[in-house]
Amino acid sequence: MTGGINTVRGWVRTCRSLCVLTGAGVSAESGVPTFRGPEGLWKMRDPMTLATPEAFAADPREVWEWYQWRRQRIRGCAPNPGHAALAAVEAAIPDFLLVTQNVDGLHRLAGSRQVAEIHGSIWVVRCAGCGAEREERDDFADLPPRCTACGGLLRPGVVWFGEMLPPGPSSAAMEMLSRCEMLIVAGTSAVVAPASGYAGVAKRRGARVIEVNPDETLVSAICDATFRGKSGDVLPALFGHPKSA
Ligand code: BJW
Ligand code: ZN
Repeated sequence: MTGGINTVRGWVRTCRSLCVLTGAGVSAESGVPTFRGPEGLWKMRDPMTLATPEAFAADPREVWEWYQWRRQRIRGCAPNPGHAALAAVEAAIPDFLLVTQNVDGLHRLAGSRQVAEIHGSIWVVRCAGCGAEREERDDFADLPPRCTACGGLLRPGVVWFGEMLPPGPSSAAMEMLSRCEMLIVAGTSAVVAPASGYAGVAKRRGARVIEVNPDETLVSAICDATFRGKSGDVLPALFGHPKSA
């Protein structure tokens, strides 16, 4: 590790092309549960019975009950200072992309506009029959919900294990990782592909890589700076008043 907080603040100030990769840890301080770790969602339930196309085909109602529970929980959560800092820094950097694995929509709610949601959105539903997609923030009275156009099963608009990422956000992420001067990786355990490889891509293309996470992860070893704290504390400290500092 080479950079302390003031060094990295200086890098941010002069950076013209910044990519930020976020994961569930960035929303933890908003009350959204993470996946792994002692209180993670996967401690309570086996991901293979909930977050795969096979699980949905076997028991769509069971999968939908879990997603409806998560939608209800996320509905009560507000963006935290980490989300706000990311939304604010966007305006100060000429070339910026926030690549998020999060499906909760809190980055957009905080005001971020340059966002690639590579694992989709929990607020989007897609018809498994005709492919029609729409935003739906209300609860469904009957589970599993059905498409009003074709009667097919609606599914959550998220990316499950074994599925390809949505091409638009995925290409935007890869293009940015190939050209950015700096990548900040915040709140992800970096164990799920392909995002687990993003830091390596950026590093090989010459970008500085900075990590914000209370714990060590698989990307820590290649980082130019690591901040072992909560993103709600560290991100505002890194970006504080980016135009004037
Ligand atoms: C804080 C903090 C604070 C805490 N501040 N930090 C074998 C079979 C089938 C597939 C595979 C296989 N082997 C490999 C694969 C590929 C698979 C994969 O990588 N699996 C691994 C687990 C092994 N990937 C895929 O299938 C992907 N598609 C793909 O690769 O297509 C090509 C392909 C297909 C088939 C075979 C091979 C290739 C798709 C992955 C989709 C992931 N989907 C989920 C669910 C989304 C929907 C939903 O929300 O329900 O996405 S899984 C879950 O993990 C979710 C997350 O986005 C993702 C990443 O988790 P994240 O964000 O890192 O969270 P955590 O909880 O892991 O970490 C939180 C971190 O925050 C921790 O580090 C904390 O320390 C930290 N933290 N508080 C800052 N305050
Ligand atoms: Zn349909």
